[in-house]
Amino acid sequence: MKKIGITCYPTVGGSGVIATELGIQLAEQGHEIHFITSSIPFRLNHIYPTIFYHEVELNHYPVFQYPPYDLSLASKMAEVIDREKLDILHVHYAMPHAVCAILAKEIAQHDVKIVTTLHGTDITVLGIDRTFKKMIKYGIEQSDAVTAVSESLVEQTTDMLEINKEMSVIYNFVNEKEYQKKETLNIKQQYGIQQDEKVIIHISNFRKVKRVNDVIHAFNLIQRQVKSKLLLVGDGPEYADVCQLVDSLRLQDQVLFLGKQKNVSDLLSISDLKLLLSEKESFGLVLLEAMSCEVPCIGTNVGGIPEVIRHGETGYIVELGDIEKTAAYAVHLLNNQDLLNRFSLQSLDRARTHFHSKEIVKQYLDLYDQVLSSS
Ligand code: GMT
Repeated sequence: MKKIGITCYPTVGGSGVIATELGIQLAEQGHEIHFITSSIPFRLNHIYPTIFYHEVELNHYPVFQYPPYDLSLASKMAEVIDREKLDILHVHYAMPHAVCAILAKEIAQHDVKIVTTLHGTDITVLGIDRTFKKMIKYGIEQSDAVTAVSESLVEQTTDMLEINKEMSVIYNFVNEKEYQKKETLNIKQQYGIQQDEKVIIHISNFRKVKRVNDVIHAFNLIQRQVKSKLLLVGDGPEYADVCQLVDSLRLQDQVLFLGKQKNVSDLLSISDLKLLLSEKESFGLVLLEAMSCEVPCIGTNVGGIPEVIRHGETGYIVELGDIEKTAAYAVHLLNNQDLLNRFSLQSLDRARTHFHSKEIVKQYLDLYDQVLSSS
């Protein structure tokens, strides 16, 4: 049994989902898990006797202009490392979590190993900033082991930060019990979708990098040839702009804005196709969630997306901004039920063979063993 600390951003988002699901699966295998986060991870909604939550409280002293999250986190990490005698502290995001973990390791008396997982945004967005660049590089190089969620992210990290450190690729995974195609009976009806209409879905946090407008433009072309509805799931900074575009294209009756949703697998279960046309995406956990529910995907030739979608087998890869091609592939697939059925089953098969949670969790455990035996 290992004692493992986990730090992540606990709110909705792929990295928080992966960190929490990993903690749950490790606990189910008999390990003791200590989440050190600013709030309870949103997926942690059951009682697990071997999962503990240590809250990072922010100090609002008048002397601080801003509450120092990073310092509060480092000091909580040091406290938990010593009190619980952690073997591993696994942090998600180099900036700031790896940097905090390294500081905590310096402060703590008990020896702990730091494992850092890179999810992308710290590298592809913050890594561009010269002031942060050195800090991220430090966080990565001082960690005992580093993982990234795709080959593409390893390459980008190596190039952008000139890092000379081994990084293992450990892909995203899903909880297969939750992400499977379900009997949805009347969900389509509840949303006013006719049985003969195809359902296209997009799920994201509506940040600029997700290019949701491209999804709308592609759908505009698709719906001229295929009787269909578009489900938009999520919320974020671009939401108002996207609403405006839908209005201006007069697509209000065909585009359903669902906002943030909890039971995404129910919505995936009524979907025929998923679109993810991002300009940055280190893996695209939402693609794997879709594939696991038998939904083929069309995604851009960006970041880790081509490592998830197999072009011509589980969906299609298009160049960034190529709306015509996206629509042409979608129409071809949606108009050919045999092909669609084949892609659905191939998607499920790929999700279950290449990205199965048991295998991915094992890869993390093997890495922990490697790090612990190298001391
Ligand atoms: O996609 C986001 O904006 C959220 C972000 C996060 O921090 O949760 O997701 C990143 O991590 C996920 C889990 O590893 C990946 O599946 C997403 O591709 C990655 N997002 C980006 O690279 C933009």
